[in-house]
Amino acid sequence: MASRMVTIAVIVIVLVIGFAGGYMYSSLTSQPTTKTVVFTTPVEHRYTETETVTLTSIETLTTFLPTELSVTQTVTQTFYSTFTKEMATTITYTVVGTVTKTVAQATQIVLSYPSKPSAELDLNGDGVTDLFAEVNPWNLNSYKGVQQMVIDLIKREFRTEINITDANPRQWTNGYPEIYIGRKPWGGRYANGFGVPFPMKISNMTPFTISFYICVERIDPSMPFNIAADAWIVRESVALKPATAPAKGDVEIMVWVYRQNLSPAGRKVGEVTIPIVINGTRTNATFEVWRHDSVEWGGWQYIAFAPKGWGVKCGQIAYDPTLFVQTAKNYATFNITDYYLLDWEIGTEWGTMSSNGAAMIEWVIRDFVAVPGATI
Ligand SMILES: [Ca+2]
Repeated sequence: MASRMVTIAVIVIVLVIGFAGGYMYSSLTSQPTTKTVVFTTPVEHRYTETETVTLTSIETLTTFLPTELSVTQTVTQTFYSTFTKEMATTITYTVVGTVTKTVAQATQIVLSYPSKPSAELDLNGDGVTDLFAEVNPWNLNSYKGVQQMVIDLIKREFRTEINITDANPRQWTNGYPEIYIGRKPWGGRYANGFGVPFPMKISNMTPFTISFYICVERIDPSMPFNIAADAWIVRESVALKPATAPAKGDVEIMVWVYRQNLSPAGRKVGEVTIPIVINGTRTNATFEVWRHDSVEWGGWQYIAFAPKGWGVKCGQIAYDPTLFVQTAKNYATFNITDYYLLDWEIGTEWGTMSSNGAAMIEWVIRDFVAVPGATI
């Protein structure tokens, strides 16, 4: 009985409020709506998303049915409409790709003076430099013509062509196109990929052997020319400080295997016999020893071994350079025991003094190797 009275009281209160707000009211919990969301992200893959959301109402309708001031009936109806969501998505991709182009490694390098006069070569691709190659017209100010070296990386062939006129100045030696291992005193880095451990202290030097094929295919017979190795034996202060020029107190040595219209600088100071391999045959070859105590172009001492009664213009050559260095010790005018051997260079000195300012040569070097620890 009490609960019935409470119920009636609540209904009356609701009725009063209902009359105050109107006979009938409804509430909308959600209005139909359209929502547009746009995303833009500043990354490589941009997209635009448009989302359309349609919501229908959830509507409650309460109807009061009064009967002449007395409540007899109340009907409450709730209508749940279906919630629907429609999404229209448009994605626009902007593809920013990275194109990787695979280029076959060049098999040929052309050195040309003056545009590209030298190269640092890693012949076996292990990341360690094996050789330097240079056109190197170190004593030539001007000329007309071509100086180039074509390097075939597959055949490991170095083909040099010098064809010039109007050389200025005319010199017995204008240039020295070459390949070399180790480091020249002026250079900053070593090419030690063959394993010969430059710089080598003379007192602690281990043998090594170099081998190469060289052939002079064309040459102006009137020009000064040689096929020769060049190497630097320098004081510790020069050896251990890369890019230091040699000077008085240092030594340059050369080992010639062919000569034309050319003699070494200085004067002849002796003869020696040193074994070398020529075309596969070990030969006790006789060399004249020439020395220039102090060269005018730098002050260092120059010692050259020049072939006496023989020469190789075209053929396979192999020898142990340390045999020549040990011999040079006996001819230097000061003690070089504590000096360092920095490199071993193979090239050809050429000049224009006897050829009216002109030079024409073409030669090829193939199959250069240096073998540490080996002698002949
Ligand atoms: Ca290498």
